[in-house]
Amino acid sequence: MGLRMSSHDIDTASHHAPNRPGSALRPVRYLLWGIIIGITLGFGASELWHRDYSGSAPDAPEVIRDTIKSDFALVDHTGKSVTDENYRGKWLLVFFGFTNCPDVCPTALNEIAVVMDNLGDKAARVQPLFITVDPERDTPERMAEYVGAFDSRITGLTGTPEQIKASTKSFKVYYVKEVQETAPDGYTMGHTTSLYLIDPNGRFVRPYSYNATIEEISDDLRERLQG
Ligand SMILES: [Cu+2]
Repeated sequence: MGLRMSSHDIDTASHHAPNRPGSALRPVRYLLWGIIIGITLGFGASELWHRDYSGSAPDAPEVIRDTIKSDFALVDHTGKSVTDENYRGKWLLVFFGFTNCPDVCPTALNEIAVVMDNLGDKAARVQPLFITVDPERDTPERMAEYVGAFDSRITGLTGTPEQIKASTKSFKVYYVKEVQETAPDGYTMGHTTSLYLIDPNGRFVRPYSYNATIEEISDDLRERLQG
């Protein structure tokens, strides 16, 4: 309603604008309305994101569920070639990152380890996957060493740069190499920090935001693993 009223105001103004000294400001006015509408929509979207995507919320809306796919062909930390189909029948917790990550990845993997502990026997039906976005450095050996330091139930996945890129595309994960002189080898990786939940049929269910607590994730999974 508010938006319709606003565009009506803009139309009215443009009819009379040529006679008005302020007509030169018209483009500015359009720009301002554009900004206001953009902020309104952006705010709405972030509210939706916040409501549906953090904590123990319901499944992601269908329209979003269908855009994110668990589709990958990679190499696990034992050197074996695997695809998403190898993990059918298990609930997957998928996190993208890299072993040289200073804080985000260690925090996330540590949380996943605690969640697995919290689930007790039910953890047998959950497979956490840590997929690297830094295949140049993260060899299967390096991945094995890294995930093993957190929990032996976590599987590390790597692959060729092309395979990694394809996996991130299917999950709609963002990553970028950034030059940083103080980092090992002079670079670091920016990456999406959400944890993805995939159901036993290989279908995306929801992400957990990086801010979701261990309790929220554990509770949500316990509910899904009931029966
Ligand atoms: Cu990281």
